[in-house]
Amino acid sequence: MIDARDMDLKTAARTVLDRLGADTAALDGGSMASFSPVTGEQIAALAEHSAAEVTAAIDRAAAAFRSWRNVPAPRRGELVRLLGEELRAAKDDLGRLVSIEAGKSPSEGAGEVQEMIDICDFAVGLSRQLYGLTIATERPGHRMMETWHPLGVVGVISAFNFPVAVWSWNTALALVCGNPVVWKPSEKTPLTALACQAILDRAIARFGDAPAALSQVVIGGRETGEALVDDPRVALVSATGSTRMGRQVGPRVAARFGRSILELGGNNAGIVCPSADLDMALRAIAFGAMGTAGQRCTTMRRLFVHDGVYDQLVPRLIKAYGSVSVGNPLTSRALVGPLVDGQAFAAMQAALEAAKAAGGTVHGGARVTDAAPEAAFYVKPALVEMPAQTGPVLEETFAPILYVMRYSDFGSVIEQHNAVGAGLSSSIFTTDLRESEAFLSASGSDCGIANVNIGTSGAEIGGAFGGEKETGGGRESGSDAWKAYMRRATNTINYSRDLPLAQGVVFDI
Ligand code: UN1
Repeated sequence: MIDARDMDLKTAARTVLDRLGADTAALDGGSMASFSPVTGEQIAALAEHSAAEVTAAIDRAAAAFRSWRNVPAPRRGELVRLLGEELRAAKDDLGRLVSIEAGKSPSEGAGEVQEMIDICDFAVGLSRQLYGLTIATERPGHRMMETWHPLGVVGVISAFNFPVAVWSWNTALALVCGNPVVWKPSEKTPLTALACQAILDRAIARFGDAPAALSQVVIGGRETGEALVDDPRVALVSATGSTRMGRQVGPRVAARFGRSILELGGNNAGIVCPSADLDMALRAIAFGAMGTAGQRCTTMRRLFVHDGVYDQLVPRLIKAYGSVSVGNPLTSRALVGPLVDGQAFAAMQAALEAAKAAGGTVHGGARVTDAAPEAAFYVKPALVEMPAQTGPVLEETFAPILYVMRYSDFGSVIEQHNAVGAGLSSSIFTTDLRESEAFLSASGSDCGIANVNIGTSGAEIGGAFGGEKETGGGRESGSDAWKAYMRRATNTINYSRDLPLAQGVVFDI
Protein backbone atom coordinates (compact mmCIF):
# COMPACT_ATOMS: atom_id res chain seq x y z
CA MET A 1 0.00 0.00 0.00
CA ILE A 2 1.37 3.40 -0.97
CA ASP A 3 1.40 5.85 1.90
CA ALA A 4 0.82 9.22 0.34
CA ARG A 5 2.28 10.88 3.42
CA ASP A 6 5.71 9.66 2.38
CA MET A 7 5.76 10.97 -1.15
CA ASP A 8 4.20 13.53 -3.41
CA LEU A 9 1.12 12.38 -5.26
CA LYS A 10 2.78 12.51 -8.66
CA THR A 11 5.33 9.97 -7.47
CA ALA A 12 2.67 7.94 -5.69
CA ALA A 13 0.58 7.75 -8.87
CA ARG A 14 3.59 6.71 -10.92
CA THR A 15 4.56 4.05 -8.44
CA VAL A 16 1.10 2.51 -8.75
CA LEU A 17 1.14 2.74 -12.55
CA ASP A 18 4.60 1.15 -12.71
CA ARG A 19 3.48 -1.68 -10.51
CA LEU A 20 0.46 -2.30 -12.74
CA GLY A 21 2.74 -2.44 -15.77
CA ALA A 22 1.52 0.79 -17.40
CA ASP A 23 3.83 2.75 -19.66
CA THR A 24 4.90 5.73 -17.58
CA ALA A 25 7.37 7.12 -20.13
CA ALA A 26 5.03 9.77 -21.54
CA LEU A 27 3.20 11.16 -18.55
CA ASP A 28 4.81 14.58 -18.74
CA GLY A 29 5.37 17.27 -21.31
CA GLY A 30 1.96 17.07 -22.99
CA SER A 31 -0.66 19.79 -23.16
CA MET A 32 -3.31 18.12 -21.00
CA ALA A 33 -2.41 18.80 -17.40
CA SER A 34 -4.18 16.79 -14.75
CA PHE A 35 -4.30 17.46 -11.05
CA SER A 36 -5.05 15.57 -7.91
CA PRO A 37 -8.06 17.10 -6.17
CA VAL A 38 -6.55 15.86 -2.90
CA THR A 39 -3.84 18.55 -2.91
CA GLY A 40 -4.42 20.40 -6.16
CA GLU A 41 -0.94 19.43 -7.34
CA GLN A 42 -0.29 18.58 -10.96
CA ILE A 43 0.28 14.88 -11.38
CA ALA A 44 0.62 14.54 -15.14
CA ALA A 45 0.58 16.40 -18.45
CA LEU A 46 -0.34 13.98 -21.17
CA ALA A 47 -0.25 14.50 -24.89
CA GLU A 48 -3.69 14.60 -26.49
CA HIS A 49 -4.61 12.27 -29.30
CA SER A 50 -5.41 14.15 -32.49
CA ALA A 51 -8.58 13.42 -34.43
CA ALA A 52 -6.43 11.48 -36.93
CA GLU A 53 -5.04 9.34 -34.12
CA VAL A 54 -8.55 8.60 -32.88
CA THR A 55 -9.51 7.57 -36.40
CA ALA A 56 -6.47 5.28 -36.50
CA ALA A 57 -7.56 3.76 -33.20
CA ILE A 58 -11.01 3.16 -34.67
CA ASP A 59 -9.36 1.54 -37.72
CA ARG A 60 -7.59 -0.89 -35.40
CA ALA A 61 -10.75 -1.52 -33.40
CA ALA A 62 -12.72 -2.19 -36.57
CA ALA A 63 -10.09 -4.76 -37.58
CA ALA A 64 -10.29 -6.36 -34.13
CA PHE A 65 -14.07 -6.57 -34.47
CA ARG A 66 -13.81 -8.67 -37.63
CA SER A 67 -12.15 -11.49 -35.73
CA TRP A 68 -13.48 -11.01 -32.19
CA ARG A 69 -17.10 -11.28 -33.35
CA ASN A 70 -16.42 -14.85 -34.47
CA VAL A 71 -14.88 -15.99 -31.19
CA PRO A 72 -17.56 -17.99 -29.31
CA ALA A 73 -19.15 -15.87 -26.60
CA PRO A 74 -18.18 -18.19 -23.69
CA ARG A 75 -14.58 -17.96 -24.86
CA ARG A 76 -14.90 -14.18 -24.93
CA GLY A 77 -16.20 -14.53 -21.39
CA GLU A 78 -12.93 -16.21 -20.46
CA LEU A 79 -11.11 -12.96 -21.23
CA VAL A 80 -13.46 -11.07 -18.94
CA ARG A 81 -12.97 -13.74 -16.27
CA LEU A 82 -9.22 -13.08 -16.47
CA LEU A 83 -9.87 -9.34 -16.30
CA GLY A 84 -11.83 -9.94 -13.09
CA GLU A 85 -8.89 -11.90 -11.68
CA GLU A 86 -6.43 -9.16 -12.59
CA LEU A 87 -8.71 -6.56 -11.02
CA ARG A 88 -8.87 -8.57 -7.81
CA ALA A 89 -5.07 -8.62 -7.71
CA ALA A 90 -4.88 -4.89 -8.48
CA LYS A 91 -7.73 -3.79 -6.21
CA ASP A 92 -5.64 -1.93 -3.62
CA ASP A 93 -3.44 -0.22 -6.17
CA LEU A 94 -6.22 0.82 -8.51
CA GLY A 95 -8.42 1.93 -5.62
CA ARG A 96 -5.58 4.07 -4.35
CA LEU A 97 -5.07 5.62 -7.77
CA VAL A 98 -8.80 6.43 -7.89
CA SER A 99 -8.37 8.18 -4.54
CA ILE A 100 -5.39 10.16 -5.83
CA GLU A 101 -7.01 11.14 -9.11
CA ALA A 102 -10.68 11.56 -8.13
CA GLY A 103 -10.28 12.33 -4.42
CA LYS A 104 -12.39 9.44 -3.11
CA SER A 105 -11.96 7.93 0.32
CA PRO A 106 -10.05 4.62 0.36
CA SER A 107 -13.28 2.76 1.05
CA GLU A 108 -15.02 4.40 -1.90
CA GLY A 109 -11.99 3.95 -4.15
CA ALA A 110 -11.92 0.24 -3.29
CA GLY A 111 -15.70 0.10 -3.65
CA GLU A 112 -15.42 1.40 -7.17
CA VAL A 113 -12.93 -1.33 -8.07
CA GLN A 114 -15.23 -3.89 -6.43
CA GLU A 115 -17.95 -2.67 -8.77
CA MET A 116 -15.60 -3.52 -11.66
CA ILE A 117 -14.98 -7.00 -10.30
CA ASP A 118 -18.71 -7.53 -9.87
CA ILE A 119 -19.52 -6.54 -13.44
CA CYS A 120 -16.82 -8.91 -14.70
CA ASP A 121 -18.43 -11.78 -12.78
CA PHE A 122 -21.81 -10.80 -14.17
CA ALA A 123 -20.49 -10.59 -17.73
CA VAL A 124 -18.78 -13.99 -17.51
CA GLY A 125 -22.12 -15.59 -16.67
CA LEU A 126 -23.77 -13.54 -19.37
CA SER A 127 -21.32 -14.88 -21.96
CA ARG A 128 -23.29 -18.14 -21.81
CA GLN A 129 -26.68 -16.44 -21.66
CA LEU A 130 -26.94 -14.14 -24.67
CA TYR A 131 -30.33 -15.66 -25.30
CA GLY A 132 -32.66 -15.02 -28.21
CA LEU A 133 -36.31 -16.07 -28.30
CA THR A 134 -37.99 -18.76 -30.33
CA ILE A 135 -41.23 -17.24 -31.55
CA ALA A 136 -44.42 -18.95 -32.74
CA THR A 137 -44.83 -18.57 -36.48
CA GLU A 138 -48.17 -18.51 -38.30
CA ARG A 139 -46.79 -20.55 -41.19
CA PRO A 140 -46.72 -24.38 -41.10
CA GLY A 141 -43.31 -26.00 -41.44
CA HIS A 142 -41.56 -22.82 -40.37
CA ARG A 143 -39.57 -21.76 -37.40
CA MET A 144 -38.94 -18.23 -36.23
CA MET A 145 -36.23 -17.16 -33.84
CA GLU A 146 -34.03 -14.25 -32.99
CA THR A 147 -30.25 -14.21 -32.84
CA TRP A 148 -28.08 -11.65 -31.09
CA HIS A 149 -24.91 -10.74 -32.93
CA PRO A 150 -21.97 -8.53 -31.99
CA LEU A 151 -22.66 -4.89 -32.86
CA GLY A 152 -19.32 -3.27 -33.71
CA VAL A 153 -16.91 -0.82 -32.16
CA VAL A 154 -18.12 0.64 -28.85
CA GLY A 155 -16.99 4.15 -27.94
CA VAL A 156 -16.96 4.93 -24.24
CA ILE A 157 -16.86 8.49 -22.90
CA SER A 158 -16.64 8.60 -19.14
CA ALA A 159 -16.65 11.19 -16.37
CA PHE A 160 -14.18 11.95 -13.60
CA ASN A 161 -16.38 10.87 -10.73
CA PHE A 162 -16.45 7.16 -11.54
CA PRO A 163 -13.25 7.08 -13.53
CA VAL A 164 -12.89 3.30 -13.72
CA ALA A 165 -16.22 1.58 -12.94
CA VAL A 166 -18.12 3.11 -15.84
CA TRP A 167 -15.46 1.89 -18.29
CA SER A 168 -15.74 -1.59 -16.82
CA TRP A 169 -19.56 -1.74 -17.05
CA ASN A 170 -19.26 -0.95 -20.73
CA THR A 171 -16.15 -2.94 -21.49
CA ALA A 172 -17.06 -6.17 -19.68
CA LEU A 173 -20.38 -6.26 -21.55
CA ALA A 174 -18.93 -5.08 -24.86
CA LEU A 175 -16.22 -7.75 -24.80
CA VAL A 176 -18.54 -10.68 -24.08
CA CYS A 177 -20.95 -9.30 -26.68
CA GLY A 178 -18.14 -9.46 -29.26
CA ASN A 179 -17.22 -5.78 -29.52
CA PRO A 180 -13.94 -3.90 -29.17
CA VAL A 181 -13.85 -0.67 -27.15
CA VAL A 182 -12.28 2.74 -27.70
CA TRP A 183 -12.35 4.74 -24.48
CA LYS A 184 -12.05 8.47 -23.96
CA PRO A 185 -11.76 9.02 -20.23
CA SER A 186 -12.38 12.38 -18.59
CA GLU A 187 -9.56 14.91 -19.05
CA LYS A 188 -9.49 15.01 -15.26
CA THR A 189 -8.72 11.32 -14.78
CA PRO A 190 -6.43 9.97 -17.50
CA LEU A 191 -4.09 8.03 -15.22
CA THR A 192 -6.69 5.62 -13.90
CA ALA A 193 -7.57 4.95 -17.55
CA LEU A 194 -3.96 4.04 -18.34
CA ALA A 195 -4.01 1.77 -15.29
CA CYS A 196 -7.17 0.00 -16.50
CA GLN A 197 -5.61 -0.48 -19.91
CA ALA A 198 -2.53 -2.05 -18.31
CA ILE A 199 -4.70 -4.37 -16.22
CA LEU A 200 -6.70 -5.44 -19.26
CA ASP A 201 -3.48 -5.94 -21.23
CA ARG A 202 -2.37 -8.44 -18.58
CA ALA A 203 -5.61 -10.36 -18.97
CA ILE A 204 -5.24 -10.27 -22.77
CA ALA A 205 -1.68 -11.62 -22.52
CA ARG A 206 -2.88 -14.51 -20.37
CA PHE A 207 -5.81 -15.14 -22.71
CA GLY A 208 -3.38 -15.73 -25.55
CA ASP A 209 -5.09 -15.29 -28.89
CA ALA A 210 -7.17 -12.14 -28.65
CA PRO A 211 -6.90 -9.72 -31.57
CA ALA A 212 -4.81 -6.60 -31.07
CA ALA A 213 -6.60 -3.38 -30.09
CA LEU A 214 -9.59 -4.94 -28.36
CA SER A 215 -9.61 -2.02 -25.97
CA GLN A 216 -7.81 1.28 -26.49
CA VAL A 217 -7.60 4.52 -24.57
CA VAL A 218 -7.64 7.85 -26.40
CA ILE A 219 -6.60 10.85 -24.38
CA GLY A 220 -7.94 14.31 -24.93
CA GLY A 221 -10.78 16.76 -24.66
CA ARG A 222 -13.69 17.73 -26.80
CA GLU A 223 -12.09 17.10 -30.21
CA THR A 224 -11.01 13.64 -29.22
CA GLY A 225 -14.55 12.87 -28.11
CA GLU A 226 -16.02 14.32 -31.28
CA ALA A 227 -13.86 12.11 -33.46
CA LEU A 228 -15.34 9.13 -31.63
CA VAL A 229 -18.89 10.45 -31.74
CA ASP A 230 -18.86 11.22 -35.47
CA ASP A 231 -17.21 8.08 -36.83
CA PRO A 232 -19.85 5.84 -38.43
CA ARG A 233 -17.84 2.76 -37.53
CA VAL A 234 -18.48 3.42 -33.86
CA ALA A 235 -21.75 1.52 -33.68
CA LEU A 236 -22.50 2.48 -30.10
CA VAL A 237 -21.42 5.52 -28.12
CA SER A 238 -21.87 5.11 -24.39
CA ALA A 239 -21.47 8.53 -22.81
CA THR A 240 -21.57 9.49 -19.15
CA GLY A 241 -21.51 13.13 -18.12
CA SER A 242 -23.60 16.25 -17.97
CA THR A 243 -26.96 16.74 -19.67
CA ARG A 244 -25.28 19.54 -21.64
CA MET A 245 -22.76 17.06 -23.03
CA GLY A 246 -25.52 14.56 -23.80
CA ARG A 247 -27.52 17.15 -25.71
CA GLN A 248 -24.60 17.39 -28.11
CA VAL A 249 -23.58 13.75 -28.27
CA GLY A 250 -27.07 12.26 -28.65
CA PRO A 251 -28.18 14.13 -31.79
CA ARG A 252 -24.76 13.76 -33.45
CA VAL A 253 -24.77 10.01 -33.02
CA ALA A 254 -28.42 9.83 -34.07
CA ALA A 255 -27.68 11.91 -37.20
CA ARG A 256 -25.55 9.05 -38.50
CA PHE A 257 -28.04 6.46 -37.19
CA GLY A 258 -25.58 5.26 -34.57
CA ARG A 259 -26.73 4.00 -31.23
CA SER A 260 -26.07 5.76 -27.98
CA ILE A 261 -26.37 5.03 -24.29
CA LEU A 262 -26.61 8.32 -22.45
CA GLU A 263 -26.10 8.44 -18.72
CA LEU A 264 -26.43 12.11 -17.86
CA GLY A 265 -27.32 14.30 -14.93
CA GLY A 266 -29.43 13.42 -11.94
CA ASN A 267 -31.45 15.56 -9.54
CA ASN A 268 -32.27 12.72 -7.21
CA ALA A 269 -34.70 13.06 -4.35
CA GLY A 270 -35.72 11.27 -1.21
CA ILE A 271 -39.13 11.43 0.45
CA VAL A 272 -39.40 10.87 4.20
CA CYS A 273 -42.92 9.79 5.19
CA PRO A 274 -44.53 9.94 8.65
CA SER A 275 -44.03 6.22 9.26
CA ALA A 276 -40.33 6.21 8.28
CA ASP A 277 -37.64 4.66 10.44
CA LEU A 278 -35.90 7.96 11.07
CA ASP A 279 -32.60 6.50 12.30
CA MET A 280 -32.31 4.52 9.12
CA ALA A 281 -33.38 7.45 6.97
CA LEU A 282 -30.79 9.68 8.63
CA ARG A 283 -27.93 7.33 7.77
CA ALA A 284 -29.15 6.70 4.25
CA ILE A 285 -29.58 10.41 3.55
CA ALA A 286 -26.17 11.22 5.02
CA PHE A 287 -24.40 8.76 2.71
CA GLY A 288 -26.58 9.58 -0.29
CA ALA A 289 -26.13 13.33 0.01
CA MET A 290 -22.63 13.76 1.45
CA GLY A 291 -20.84 10.62 0.23
CA THR A 292 -18.28 11.12 -2.55
CA ALA A 293 -18.57 14.83 -1.68
CA GLY A 294 -21.86 14.95 -3.56
CA GLN A 295 -20.14 14.03 -6.82
CA ARG A 296 -22.10 10.96 -7.84
CA CYS A 297 -24.69 11.18 -10.55
CA THR A 298 -26.87 9.33 -8.02
CA THR A 299 -26.18 11.76 -5.15
CA MET A 300 -29.29 12.77 -3.21
CA ARG A 301 -29.86 16.43 -3.98
CA ARG A 302 -33.46 17.04 -2.85
CA LEU A 303 -35.28 15.84 0.25
CA PHE A 304 -38.99 16.11 0.98
CA VAL A 305 -39.82 15.60 4.65
CA HIS A 306 -43.37 15.23 5.94
CA ASP A 307 -44.50 18.02 8.26
CA GLY A 308 -45.15 15.51 11.03
CA VAL A 309 -41.51 14.34 11.23
CA TYR A 310 -39.64 17.40 9.91
CA ASP A 311 -38.76 18.73 13.34
CA GLN A 312 -37.54 15.34 14.48
CA LEU A 313 -35.38 14.58 11.47
CA VAL A 314 -34.03 17.81 10.05
CA PRO A 315 -32.29 19.15 13.20
CA ARG A 316 -30.53 15.77 13.49
CA LEU A 317 -29.48 15.97 9.87
CA ILE A 318 -28.17 19.51 10.34
CA LYS A 319 -26.14 18.22 13.29
CA ALA A 320 -24.72 15.39 11.19
CA TYR A 321 -23.79 17.91 8.50
CA GLY A 322 -21.99 20.01 11.10
CA SER A 323 -19.98 17.14 12.51
CA VAL A 324 -19.09 15.16 9.39
CA SER A 325 -15.34 14.83 8.89
CA VAL A 326 -13.98 16.62 5.83
CA GLY A 327 -10.37 16.16 4.82
CA ASN A 328 -7.59 14.54 2.87
CA PRO A 329 -8.83 11.06 1.99
CA LEU A 330 -5.31 9.68 1.75
CA THR A 331 -4.01 10.78 5.11
CA SER A 332 -7.12 10.91 7.26
CA ARG A 333 -10.23 8.85 7.83
CA ALA A 334 -12.45 11.70 6.66
CA LEU A 335 -15.79 10.70 5.18
CA VAL A 336 -15.92 13.66 2.82
CA GLY A 337 -13.02 14.33 0.48
CA PRO A 338 -12.36 17.22 -1.89
CA LEU A 339 -14.37 18.67 -4.72
CA VAL A 340 -12.75 17.92 -8.04
CA ASP A 341 -11.56 21.48 -8.68
CA GLY A 342 -12.09 25.20 -8.24
CA GLN A 343 -14.81 25.31 -10.85
CA ALA A 344 -16.86 22.82 -8.86
CA PHE A 345 -16.35 24.98 -5.78
CA ALA A 346 -17.46 28.13 -7.63
CA ALA A 347 -20.55 26.35 -8.96
CA MET A 348 -21.42 25.21 -5.45
CA GLN A 349 -21.07 28.71 -4.00
CA ALA A 350 -23.16 30.18 -6.83
CA ALA A 351 -25.91 27.64 -6.17
CA LEU A 352 -25.88 28.44 -2.46
CA GLU A 353 -26.15 32.16 -3.20
CA ALA A 354 -29.06 31.53 -5.54
CA ALA A 355 -30.71 29.36 -2.89
CA LYS A 356 -30.40 32.15 -0.32
CA ALA A 357 -31.87 34.61 -2.79
CA ALA A 358 -34.81 32.23 -3.22
CA GLY A 359 -35.44 32.23 0.54
CA GLY A 360 -33.31 29.24 1.54
CA THR A 361 -31.57 28.85 4.90
CA VAL A 362 -28.09 27.46 4.34
CA HIS A 363 -26.35 25.23 6.89
CA GLY A 364 -22.69 24.51 6.09
CA GLY A 365 -21.18 24.93 2.64
CA ALA A 366 -18.07 26.89 3.62
CA ARG A 367 -14.62 26.07 2.38
CA VAL A 368 -12.47 24.04 4.74
CA THR A 369 -8.96 25.42 4.60
CA ASP A 370 -7.20 24.06 7.67
CA ALA A 371 -4.51 21.60 6.64
CA ALA A 372 -5.62 21.71 3.00
CA PRO A 373 -3.32 23.20 0.38
CA GLU A 374 -4.64 26.30 -1.33
CA ALA A 375 -5.06 24.56 -4.66
CA ALA A 376 -7.42 21.94 -3.19
CA PHE A 377 -11.11 22.55 -2.61
CA TYR A 378 -12.60 20.99 0.49
CA VAL A 379 -16.03 22.11 1.67
CA LYS A 380 -18.41 21.38 4.46
CA PRO A 381 -21.43 19.76 2.81
CA ALA A 382 -24.43 22.08 2.71
CA LEU A 383 -27.98 21.43 3.82
CA VAL A 384 -30.38 24.09 2.63
CA GLU A 385 -33.88 24.42 4.02
CA MET A 386 -35.97 25.69 1.12
CA PRO A 387 -39.46 27.19 1.26
CA ALA A 388 -40.23 25.79 -2.20
CA GLN A 389 -38.75 23.85 -5.07
CA THR A 390 -37.43 26.79 -7.11
CA GLY A 391 -34.22 28.18 -8.62
CA PRO A 392 -31.14 26.04 -8.03
CA VAL A 393 -33.23 23.19 -6.61
CA LEU A 394 -34.36 22.42 -10.14
CA GLU A 395 -30.78 21.97 -11.40
CA GLU A 396 -28.00 19.49 -10.74
CA THR A 397 -25.03 21.16 -9.07
CA PHE A 398 -22.25 18.60 -8.84
CA ALA A 399 -21.38 19.27 -5.20
CA PRO A 400 -22.68 18.27 -1.77
CA ILE A 401 -25.82 20.38 -1.49
CA LEU A 402 -29.03 18.88 -0.14
CA TYR A 403 -32.17 20.99 -0.54
CA VAL A 404 -34.72 20.11 2.12
CA MET A 405 -38.41 20.89 1.77
CA ARG A 406 -41.54 20.19 3.80
CA TYR A 407 -44.58 18.41 2.46
CA SER A 408 -47.96 17.46 3.83
CA ASP A 409 -49.82 15.73 1.00
CA PHE A 410 -48.51 12.48 -0.52
CA GLY A 411 -50.06 13.01 -3.95
CA SER A 412 -48.58 16.45 -4.40
CA VAL A 413 -45.14 15.43 -3.11
CA ILE A 414 -44.94 12.80 -5.84
CA GLU A 415 -45.74 15.53 -8.36
CA GLN A 416 -43.05 17.77 -6.88
CA HIS A 417 -40.65 14.87 -6.89
CA ASN A 418 -41.13 14.38 -10.62
CA ALA A 419 -41.17 18.08 -11.51
CA VAL A 420 -37.48 18.35 -12.47
CA GLY A 421 -35.67 17.71 -15.74
CA ALA A 422 -33.61 14.75 -14.64
CA GLY A 423 -34.95 11.27 -13.91
CA LEU A 424 -32.13 9.11 -12.59
CA SER A 425 -32.62 7.92 -9.02
CA SER A 426 -35.13 8.30 -6.24
CA SER A 427 -36.04 6.90 -2.87
CA ILE A 428 -38.80 6.83 -0.31
CA PHE A 429 -38.52 6.20 3.40
CA THR A 430 -41.70 4.64 4.72
CA THR A 431 -43.04 1.56 6.44
CA ASP A 432 -46.47 2.10 4.94
CA LEU A 433 -47.08 -0.41 2.17
CA ARG A 434 -49.52 1.87 0.39
CA GLU A 435 -47.00 4.67 0.13
CA SER A 436 -44.10 2.51 -0.98
CA GLU A 437 -46.15 0.69 -3.61
CA ALA A 438 -47.62 3.97 -4.87
CA PHE A 439 -44.08 5.36 -5.17
CA LEU A 440 -43.00 2.35 -7.23
CA SER A 441 -46.14 2.33 -9.38
CA ALA A 442 -46.77 3.73 -12.86
CA SER A 443 -47.91 7.02 -11.34
CA GLY A 444 -45.12 7.14 -8.76
CA SER A 445 -41.45 8.03 -9.22
CA ASP A 446 -40.58 8.69 -12.88
CA CYS A 447 -36.93 7.73 -12.42
CA GLY A 448 -34.90 4.83 -13.78
CA ILE A 449 -34.06 3.86 -10.21
CA ALA A 450 -36.68 3.92 -7.45
CA ASN A 451 -35.71 2.64 -4.01
CA VAL A 452 -37.50 2.01 -0.73
CA ASN A 453 -35.74 2.59 2.58
CA ILE A 454 -32.31 3.01 1.04
CA GLY A 455 -30.72 6.11 -0.44
CA THR A 456 -30.48 7.14 -4.07
CA SER A 457 -26.83 6.19 -4.62
CA GLY A 458 -24.80 3.03 -4.41
CA ALA A 459 -26.65 0.87 -6.93
CA GLU A 460 -25.49 -2.73 -7.42
CA ILE A 461 -24.32 -3.81 -10.86
CA GLY A 462 -26.98 -6.52 -11.24
CA GLY A 463 -29.73 -4.05 -12.09
CA ALA A 464 -29.95 -1.90 -15.19
CA PHE A 465 -28.43 1.48 -14.37
CA GLY A 466 -29.65 4.73 -15.90
CA GLY A 467 -32.58 7.09 -16.00
CA GLU A 468 -35.26 8.88 -17.93
CA LYS A 469 -35.90 12.38 -19.30
CA GLU A 470 -32.80 14.59 -19.21
CA THR A 471 -30.80 11.71 -17.75
CA GLY A 472 -30.79 10.41 -21.30
CA GLY A 473 -32.70 7.13 -21.19
CA GLY A 474 -29.67 4.83 -21.44
CA ARG A 475 -29.21 1.68 -19.41
CA GLU A 476 -25.85 0.16 -18.52
CA SER A 477 -24.60 -2.63 -16.34
CA GLY A 478 -26.97 -5.47 -15.33
CA SER A 479 -30.35 -6.94 -16.26
CA ASP A 480 -30.71 -6.95 -20.07
CA ALA A 481 -28.58 -3.84 -20.67
CA TRP A 482 -26.34 -6.12 -22.78
CA LYS A 483 -28.89 -5.94 -25.60
CA ALA A 484 -27.75 -2.42 -26.44
CA TYR A 485 -24.32 -3.87 -27.26
CA MET A 486 -25.65 -6.39 -29.77
CA ARG A 487 -27.74 -6.34 -32.90
CA ARG A 488 -30.82 -8.51 -33.16
CA ALA A 489 -31.62 -10.56 -36.22
CA THR A 490 -35.04 -12.14 -36.65
CA ASN A 491 -34.70 -15.41 -38.56
CA THR A 492 -37.55 -17.31 -40.21
CA ILE A 493 -36.67 -20.76 -41.52
CA ASN A 494 -38.88 -22.74 -43.88
CA TYR A 495 -38.31 -26.48 -43.48
CA SER A 496 -41.45 -27.47 -45.47
CA ARG A 497 -41.87 -28.15 -49.19
CA ASP A 498 -44.34 -25.26 -49.59
CA LEU A 499 -44.07 -21.52 -49.61
CA PRO A 500 -47.05 -20.17 -47.67
CA LEU A 501 -46.93 -16.39 -47.43
CA ALA A 502 -47.56 -14.58 -44.18
CA GLN A 503 -50.84 -12.73 -43.69
CA GLY A 504 -52.45 -15.19 -46.14
CA VAL A 505 -51.19 -13.26 -49.16
CA VAL A 506 -51.53 -15.12 -52.48
CA PHE A 507 -48.92 -14.55 -55.17
CA ASP A 508 -49.04 -17.54 -57.55
CA ILE A 509 -46.87 -17.36 -60.61
C1 UN1 B 1 -22.08 7.70 -11.45
O1 UN1 B 1 -22.09 8.51 -10.54
O2 UN1 B 1 -21.82 8.06 -12.64
O3 UN1 B 1 -25.12 3.98 -7.94
C2 UN1 B 1 -22.27 6.25 -11.26
C3 UN1 B 1 -24.02 4.49 -7.68
C4 UN1 B 1 -22.79 3.88 -8.32
C5 UN1 B 1 -22.60 4.37 -9.70
C6 UN1 B 1 -22.63 5.85 -9.86
N1 UN1 B 1 -22.93 2.45 -8.32
O4 UN1 B 1 -23.90 5.44 -6.94
